[in-house]
Amino acid sequence: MLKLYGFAVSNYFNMVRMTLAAKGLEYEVVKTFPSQSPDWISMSPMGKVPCLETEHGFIAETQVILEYLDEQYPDKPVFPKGSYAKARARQLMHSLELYLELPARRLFPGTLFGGRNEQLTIDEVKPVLEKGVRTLNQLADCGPFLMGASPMAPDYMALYVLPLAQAVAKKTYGWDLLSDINGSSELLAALNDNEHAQQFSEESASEMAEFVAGLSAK
Ligand SMILES: N[C@@H](CCC(=O)N[C@@H](CS)C(=O)NCC(=O)O)C(=O)O
Repeated sequence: MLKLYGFAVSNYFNMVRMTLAAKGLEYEVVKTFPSQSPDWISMSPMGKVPCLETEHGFIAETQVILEYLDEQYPDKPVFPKGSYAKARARQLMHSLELYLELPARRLFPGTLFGGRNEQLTIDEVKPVLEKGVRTLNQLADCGPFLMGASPMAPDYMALYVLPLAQAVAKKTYGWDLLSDINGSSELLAALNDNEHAQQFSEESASEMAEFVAGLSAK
């Protein structure tokens, strides 16, 4: 059986869980925190989560895991058919990660983890997020999902990227980032109207205290 390594507070881990659930695949969760321990990096070379253990071996990097799952288990696809449509799905996913998730993460210390952010970082991140928002508006279909009437892999990323980018932008700049993304409230409402999304959100909330305690112990 597939084994998914990660922990419930991790947004990337939850993107994979949403995809596994959408495809109706069985898997076992192995609760794992990121680390640089030799054992862990032998499975996930950057020491990050999630990591998927398959019958062929280990795979890290969320977008790659989602593509593997869709190719290996073609029922209930989470990528559209056809090279162009699939490339557009990948473009959406790269844009979500590179231009919203990763810049927002640079501001986590001062917004979510009780530290402070350097003014230089605050100044550098804003224009990247603005261009990320513009990119999403340009690429998204809003039907209500990013690629039309059915949720696809980019939606399972957006479900976790957009609320975090919103929280960070609001706290840092007083910017209601979601109000600048066309159809974002309909998109998030449609994605959250799902038993798995609700279950993963409850699990994340209940493990948050343990996660924050682990951070402050470091
Ligand atoms: N690009 C990676 C990012 C995964 C990632 O950053 N995961 C976080 C947890 S949500 C992590 O492991 N952080 C620890 C670290 O960056 O060393 C992916 O797509 O899976």
